[in-house]
Amino acid sequence: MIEILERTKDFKHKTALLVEGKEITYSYLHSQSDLIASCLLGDKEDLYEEPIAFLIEPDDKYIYTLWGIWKAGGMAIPLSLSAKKEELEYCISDTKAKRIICSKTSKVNKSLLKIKNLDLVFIEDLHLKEIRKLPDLDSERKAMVLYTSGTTSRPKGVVSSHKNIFSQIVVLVEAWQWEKEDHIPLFLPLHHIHGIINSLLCPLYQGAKVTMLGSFNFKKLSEEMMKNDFSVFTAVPTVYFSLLENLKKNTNRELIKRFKKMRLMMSGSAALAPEMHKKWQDLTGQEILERYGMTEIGMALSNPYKGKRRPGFVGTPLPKVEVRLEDENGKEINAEGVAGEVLIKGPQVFKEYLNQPQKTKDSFTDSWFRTGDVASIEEGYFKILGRDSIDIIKTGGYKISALEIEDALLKNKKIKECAVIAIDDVKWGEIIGAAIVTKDKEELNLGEVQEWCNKYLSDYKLPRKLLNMDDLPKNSMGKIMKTKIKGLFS
Ligand code: MLC
Ligand code: AMP
Repeated sequence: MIEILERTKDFKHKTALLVEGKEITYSYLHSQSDLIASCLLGDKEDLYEEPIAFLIEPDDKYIYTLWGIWKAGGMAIPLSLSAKKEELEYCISDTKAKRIICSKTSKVNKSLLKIKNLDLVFIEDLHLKEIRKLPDLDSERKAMVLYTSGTTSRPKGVVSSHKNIFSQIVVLVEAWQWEKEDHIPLFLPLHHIHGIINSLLCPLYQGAKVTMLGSFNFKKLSEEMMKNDFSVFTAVPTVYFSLLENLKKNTNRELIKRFKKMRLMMSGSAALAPEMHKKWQDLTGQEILERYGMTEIGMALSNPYKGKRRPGFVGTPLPKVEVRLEDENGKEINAEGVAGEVLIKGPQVFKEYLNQPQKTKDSFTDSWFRTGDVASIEEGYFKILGRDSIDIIKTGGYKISALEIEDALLKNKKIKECAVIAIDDVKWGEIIGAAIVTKDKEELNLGEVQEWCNKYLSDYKLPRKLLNMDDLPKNSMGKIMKTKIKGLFS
């Protein structure tokens, strides 16, 4: 049984989604996803974890598709709408998906999907009069693959079972006290857990309402804020930065009042600077609740819903999540103020990296998942200090591998050597910096480098600064970065 699907059937005629002013009920979500499941099944009784990719804009059709795949017993692979052909081809061949669902009305360039042995299925064509018998599903069944970057040049497919996803949802519903009266604006991308689990599935699990805005846009969000009584808000720190920038220019006191009225505002996916926490509190009176999570583990640490929310800290372990810190010799750290790697255990932890048994094995010690994040504990609260790999960059809440960008750069015949590193930035958390040595001292400016990379990589993976030695920070991180780009400038 898939808990979220069973439970949401009870919410029947209640509004689940608001899309461009259109109200969609829970019953409608179910009837549409039943039809999609029936079509996907065809003559089969069960898809038995067939990987089905989809590239659907973040509106009601996204939910019909996700639930339709699940109901038919398939494994859903939501892909990024901003991905380039190379990126899509990689995910599709890695998952061995034979079918990809797309919408006729989508702005996605369909020619990107002309991939060998791949059937392009349009959601508009998935209509049957009759709903077939849908399979009975076990919660251990693989449900979803999300691609995440790491210390390798290609992203890894994180496979979660229905049980993992359910465990991720129930913990948050309890910890953050989701209610059926809640209403949340959704503007985060739907190929990552922050958007999928925190903004979409948690409210639906509890019978609440989600207004789907597509993507983050200040004007659109403010208009919706003036029309609706949103009660919960979740975003990455870059969004709070943009809100503060825009609200500085905006004299609409009523809009600020609307933020003031919400019952819960949260931040995560990257560190929220304490100054930003303070500025937001000064402006709106809201104490942002910061939490820590990861694609492989869902949410693990959170400041309390009731109780002290400490700026610069990510709180304590969520219910049923075990968290420990380990030193480099694998010894548990119990003392306060000592830095160590964060290890996580619990029912919400993912099943495996797709087709990568060795990588899966290497990322666990006993049954503890090694996050690669470094933290310490102060007065009982966890503080994220950084990561143990210099090759992981977090920009605008997106995790990016420096090696993936270096690979794209090195495809350029003018480039002899390069090194990509993260540079601190107040708005984006980090921006991507690239140090480049060209062949025969040819000139290459930032625009040309971006244009080149954009052939292979999504917009958010583009280098934003060309670096030389003087750009490196003078602190210990600068020293580590120097090692990475050693030799380039000699
Ligand atoms: C875009 N731009 C950047 C950039 N991305 N500049 C520097 N660094 C970047 N990373 C530039 C664009 O080129 C453009 O420039 C301008 O900024 C506006 O671009 P945009 O794409 O329109 O930006 P915006 O819509 O403001 O998007 C920002 C954002 C988006 C923060 C809303 O990046 C986003 O949705 N991020 C969320 C990612 C996410 O969900 N992560 C969760 C992963 S799960 P110009 O010159 O054209 O104006 C996870 C687990 C957990 O981490 O714990 O949650
Ligand atoms: P992703 O792989 O995209 O799911 O990103 C997960 C990573 O985001 C974690 O491993 C952390 O490095 C980072 N992260 C998430 N939440 C926070 C937070 N509140 N503070 C600092 N880093 C965070």
